[in-house]
Amino acid sequence: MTIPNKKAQGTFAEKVGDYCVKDISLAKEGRLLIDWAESRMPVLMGLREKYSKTKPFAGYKIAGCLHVTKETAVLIETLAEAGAEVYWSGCNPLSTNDAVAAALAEKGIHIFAWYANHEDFYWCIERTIDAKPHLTLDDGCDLIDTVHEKYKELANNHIIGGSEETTTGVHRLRARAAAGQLFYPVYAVNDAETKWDFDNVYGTGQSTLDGIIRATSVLLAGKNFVTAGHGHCGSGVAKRAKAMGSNTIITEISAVAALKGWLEGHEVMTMDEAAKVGDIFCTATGVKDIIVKRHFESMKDGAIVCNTGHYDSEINIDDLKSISKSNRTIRPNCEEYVLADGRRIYLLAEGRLINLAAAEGHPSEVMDMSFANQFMAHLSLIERYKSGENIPIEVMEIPPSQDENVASTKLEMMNLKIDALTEEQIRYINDYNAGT
Ligand code: ARJ
Repeated sequence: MTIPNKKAQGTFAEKVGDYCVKDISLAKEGRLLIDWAESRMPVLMGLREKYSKTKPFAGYKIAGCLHVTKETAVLIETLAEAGAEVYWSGCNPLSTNDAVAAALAEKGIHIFAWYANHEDFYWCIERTIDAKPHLTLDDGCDLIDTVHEKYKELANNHIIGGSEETTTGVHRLRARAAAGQLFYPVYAVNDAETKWDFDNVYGTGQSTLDGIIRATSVLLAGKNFVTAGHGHCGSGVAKRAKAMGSNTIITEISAVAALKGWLEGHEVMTMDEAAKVGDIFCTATGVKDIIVKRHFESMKDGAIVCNTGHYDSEINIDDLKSISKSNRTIRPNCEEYVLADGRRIYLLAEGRLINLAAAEGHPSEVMDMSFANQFMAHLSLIERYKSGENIPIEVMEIPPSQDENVASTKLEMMNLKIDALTEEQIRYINDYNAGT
């Protein structure tokens, strides 16, 4: 099989056997990164130890489409050690770590991913579907969508189930289910408490600022830092920007979320107002066209604009280009646009998620919980399937018992102890007569 795109055939990618990565000689470097992540992901490593013995996935194929990072590598290799044959592609053109991809390829993972893969993005996804997977693991729904639109027979009659990692993907999934267009059951891993309450808040908070700093090296203290969206991700970003000394401003469409932000100490205003005063802008909404032409037109000279939402549609880059007389790359992931009157606006990472494009994504410690949830979701799918259950075709919630399990294992691994209710206390909280 040949790589369709010229760029990919030449310098961008090297195809050896059943994988396609940029440069297999980076494997050693990638292995060091994966070892490092493993040492910080004890919950997932515990699952690996347990299920490498029983191999519940033996004889089954899993296709995944999720950022190829050192943390994802720990998930992939855990699935493989639990018996699965794994096929993988990246879920964003700018988030693959080429060294990690090489290390995975060397280990026998069928991986189709390389950094800056804009042209062959869907080609890579389709190579993982060609393997006829039994399970799919998504971040952003691109794999599920491709299977449903182009491989209907597989979706209807072959695939047992899937999982989805992120808020935006779960939205897409629910829209698909509501339209009667979902053909196999999918776990909404994002909605597990031990995912969104940690990954989305603390993970996004730290890694987004990390990305902004790596792409610009600007001082955050004293800057007006505008976060669009005060959901789980946006609130994490605003919280961390505030901790770094920025004057934090949030924009919202939800009155409740805006009020929460206000009581956290952030200023609340519309984007029309914020555009005039912001020094750094970060979108975290999951909605398109948050920053458009009229906003760019009112921005200060030197304003920095970036996005940490899943898709690159939150900042309207065509609008920015349409009012710019020139642009140039200042440094990796930092593009300068000069407007007609000479004002400069800096767009980071092409408006793609800054934390993965310019930094390394969320730290391993937090991905430990997200990916333990992913592993357990797939374990549940395969066990339910093997037991002969007819799993209803719907978007499924992660059961609270799984959250409890992930959280208590995480605490145990950190040697943290918690209290337990006494019998007397249990009686008390269940007694409707208890009071003054
Ligand atoms: C892999 C990561 C990492 C990382 O869980 C996060 C989420 O919901 C995503 C939206 O696309 C990104 C995903 N994520 C964040 N950091 N996936 N490795 N280090």
